[in-house]
Amino acid sequence: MEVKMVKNLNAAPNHPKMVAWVNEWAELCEPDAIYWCDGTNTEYYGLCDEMVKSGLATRLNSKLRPDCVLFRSDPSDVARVEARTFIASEKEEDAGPTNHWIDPKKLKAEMTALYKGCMHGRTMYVIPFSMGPVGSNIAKIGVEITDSAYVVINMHVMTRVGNAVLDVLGTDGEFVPCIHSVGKPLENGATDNGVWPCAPMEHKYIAQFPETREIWSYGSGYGGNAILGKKCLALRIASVQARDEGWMAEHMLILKLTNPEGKVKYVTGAFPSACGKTNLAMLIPTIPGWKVETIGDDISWMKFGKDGRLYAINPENGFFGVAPGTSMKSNKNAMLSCAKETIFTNCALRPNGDIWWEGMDVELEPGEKLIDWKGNVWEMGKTDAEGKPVKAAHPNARFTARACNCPVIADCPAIAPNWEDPAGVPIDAFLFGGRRPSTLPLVYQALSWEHGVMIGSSVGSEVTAAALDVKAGTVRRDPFAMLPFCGYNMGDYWKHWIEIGKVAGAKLPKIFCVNWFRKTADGKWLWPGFGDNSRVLKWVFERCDGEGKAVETPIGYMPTVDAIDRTGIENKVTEADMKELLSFDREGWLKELEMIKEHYKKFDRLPKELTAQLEALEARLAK
Ligand code: OXD
Ligand code: MN
Repeated sequence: MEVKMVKNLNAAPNHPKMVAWVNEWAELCEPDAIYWCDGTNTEYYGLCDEMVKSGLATRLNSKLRPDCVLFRSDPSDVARVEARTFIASEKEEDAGPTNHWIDPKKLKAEMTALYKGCMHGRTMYVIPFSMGPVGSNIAKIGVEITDSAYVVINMHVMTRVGNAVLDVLGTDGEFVPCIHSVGKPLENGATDNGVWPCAPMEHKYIAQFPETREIWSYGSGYGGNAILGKKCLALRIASVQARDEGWMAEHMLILKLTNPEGKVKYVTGAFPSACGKTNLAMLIPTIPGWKVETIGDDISWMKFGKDGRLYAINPENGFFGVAPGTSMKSNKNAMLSCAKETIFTNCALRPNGDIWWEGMDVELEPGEKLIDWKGNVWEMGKTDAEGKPVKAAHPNARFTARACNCPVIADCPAIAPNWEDPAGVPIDAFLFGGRRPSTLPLVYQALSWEHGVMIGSSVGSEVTAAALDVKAGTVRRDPFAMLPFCGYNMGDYWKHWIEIGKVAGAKLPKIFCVNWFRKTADGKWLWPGFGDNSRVLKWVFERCDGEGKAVETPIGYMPTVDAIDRTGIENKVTEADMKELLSFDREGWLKELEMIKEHYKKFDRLPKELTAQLEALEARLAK
């Protein structure tokens, strides 16, 4: 079948290899038209208008949410699908024990059969994009082919799309080729009829080919499955490139911390999902005179500068944040970022044309009737046939907000003015943390880089028996918060961290473990979290300067009880609470040690340095 039309040809590159690659895919997928994306607002709003007209999107009230649209996905296509995410390396052992491996030849044959004619009745969009400020020597370029206009507008917000990217590529520059289809061909003039297109679960594939640096995605239109610059490129493929080229691609926020004297430190942090990473990146300090500004909320790419320090950029251009639970109280900056020009997905719609979600802290009118994420009428207190509460927004409902809309106003500094510095920002500290109701103190500092790598490798969150069919107290490990995002063998990835520590002349960031989630024996939170986490950041800042009172314990350097500034919250967090938060729990740690040993047994390529660290911890605990 012949492609009928090429649209927006002005935006096509003078890059023969890219054009040939696009034509090859067009021949296979057989779209009705090829459209070259230019990244302009005209393109963005034109596509929004088309999707509103076709019933795929709802325009929100322009007075309450200017230039915002709401999408409702298919109920089967609401999140990343880890079970259908593959690392198709040549050798199975190179994908390692934490990834789903599949033979690349077999997978390509299977997927090619699915791609054959998959874009019938649709337009094939070609999106050249930069991850990172265009032209930065830390940035990378990708090109995504997709048949989803929803993906195009999300890529506009989350990456940098447009002619400047083609200028950097020139006629033969390198790019990561990314293919995406929703997997729902439209035959004989059929339309989506306002229904989110996707394929059944068994036909969904999110595939990374690490050796050839390719991404093939089929069957899902949602988030990280489809917006390929984010998890697929910026983490899975980039982690492999980073290993080979001596840099780091991490699932980390980046924040800028300024003390009352105007001195600045940059901090990155890796936390598993649902641990408040976006909230920390956008924190509003409760200690007077301190300032936190955002550089990024999800991903950090770091390279050594000439001075031996690690410089980080945020490869993204927007925030793809979880909506439920986000409120003016929990994250004012995120709320302000999505006040306009935002794409909402699977949130509820109010009769006034605004969006709503659980935990938004916005009171509904008595008896107010909303449209829930499935398109059904919803009222507060609604239950299903079994009497279970029905949610208005899906728990993984999202906002796609432009980073440039993150406010910079006096009482609420948010995005750092230098967040797009192509040179990156020099990193002073790495934070690792999870949800640990017991054992792990509020904060401690690693004794050395390799000790810090052990801390990162054993990051995890405790799961409760109530939530899952597991023994209470079980810790689900998510090393470096990279479990679903590391594009190669996790043991080799740990080794890469060890090697980074050995780079000649390296001036390495200090490593800290934080735990905002400590509870008392009767289940009450010991630490208020949110803005008060700035008090812990203050100690981190001081430690980076060789200050900040600390004692050496078997698990690392711990703040003395008076080292964390409690000014103004002395009644909320008493000295006794602080003692508990900063106690060294030998019994708990002996159990933790055994759990880490069990965790490490799963890794065939465990670096010897981590075995040595584990033995050293055991010896310190025995003293
Ligand atoms: C995300 C995730 O969406 O980590 O950022 O799952
Ligand atoms: Mn993430």
